[in-house]
Amino acid sequence: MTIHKAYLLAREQYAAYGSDTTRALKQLAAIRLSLHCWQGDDVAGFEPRRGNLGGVLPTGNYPGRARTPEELRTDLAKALSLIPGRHRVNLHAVYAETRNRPVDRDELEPQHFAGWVAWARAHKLGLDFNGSFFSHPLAESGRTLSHPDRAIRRFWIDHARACRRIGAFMGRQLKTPCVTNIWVPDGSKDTPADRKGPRELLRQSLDAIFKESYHPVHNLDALEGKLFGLGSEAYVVGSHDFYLAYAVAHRKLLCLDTGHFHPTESVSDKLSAVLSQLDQVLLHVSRGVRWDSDHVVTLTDDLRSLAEEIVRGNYLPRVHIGLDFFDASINRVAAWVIGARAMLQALLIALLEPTATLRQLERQRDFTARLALMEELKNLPFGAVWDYYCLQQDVPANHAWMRTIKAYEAAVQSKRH
Ligand code: RNT
Ligand code: ZN
Repeated sequence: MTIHKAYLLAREQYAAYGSDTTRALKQLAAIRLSLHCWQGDDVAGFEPRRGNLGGVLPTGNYPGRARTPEELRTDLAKALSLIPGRHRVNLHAVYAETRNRPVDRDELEPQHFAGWVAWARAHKLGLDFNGSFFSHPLAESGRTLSHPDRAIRRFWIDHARACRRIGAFMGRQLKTPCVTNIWVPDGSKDTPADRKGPRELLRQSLDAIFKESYHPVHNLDALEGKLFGLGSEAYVVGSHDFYLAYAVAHRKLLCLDTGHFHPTESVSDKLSAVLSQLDQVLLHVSRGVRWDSDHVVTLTDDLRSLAEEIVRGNYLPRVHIGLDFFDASINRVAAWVIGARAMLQALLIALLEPTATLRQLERQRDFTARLALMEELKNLPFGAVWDYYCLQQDVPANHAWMRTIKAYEAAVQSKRH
């Protein structure tokens, strides 16, 4: 009742600025986030052996991480039940189900993801996919697709090919294109003498990987660059510039991870730049704290700017919004919920913005009024609209969802030893 009353007042307040809350909520309901499965188990996956995570470093030892496909899926379903709207799940190759039979990465097949596909279909979810170029003996040297040894390169090329085949299978089965992303940890800790050679090799490997073509209604390829990583501080083979050039030349999607740039750079500014030439991009929304630390996404100014740029540019159909963070120091299901809700809130705020008015002031060169309005808009009650949206979507409004988490933790997660 209070939520409804507050919403009606908010609707009036927004209308006074020319924003239509009903329309904004309709648009918000159409947005599908891609929820990354790896927050649920600290990027462990289901393979028997473990190795170096390629500089990806989940920290913390909060109890209750998912250990099996069933646990991970139950946790994901719980998180999704607390996130308004209908979404997607993003998998990694290490989440294959091979029934305890070791299947190496270059031999993975669609059938190893049949369990995920059946689950996704039952929950009306789309799936996205990622090659896993880490946690493997052949990645221990810190080089994969740019490895100097042809046989090792071949292994990882075959892995990427297998992943695209699996992605296309997911897209075909679920009737929604799967975005298959490639991120490799390749780089070097200290100053290399040869920056050119590994990049030439990476380009050749990518060319070999993409020889086969899949229909874009089934599979879309994305490439994720990075500024630096643990163990690749001095040089990253697949840098942002490298993949930007490759994506433009080969009409691929570029993946922009918000943690993968210099801290004073903003990914929000990059969207309209890269989308002036590229058809689509993939986002890995993360929150870096001092470095690419993959903290849970929260409603920061950065996140708001990112959502603003997506909405202002009418880029919603061209931007795949994936989340990428992993925090093992808090309840992992809550981490998903916090991050996804923050992303959706940022999008809601952007959808409620009277952009036409701001742009008109800009055209009139009335920068004083533009700045004043931008500041005033921050005071509008988006929270009342959000709470109403949650009720509309049948998920708990405001902090009430934490009660569900506490109950789930007591009944399920805390029993995992
Ligand atoms: C690593 C990349 C990559 C990973 C996941 C696990 O720096 O961000 O996207 O986080 O694929
Ligand atoms: Zn990422």
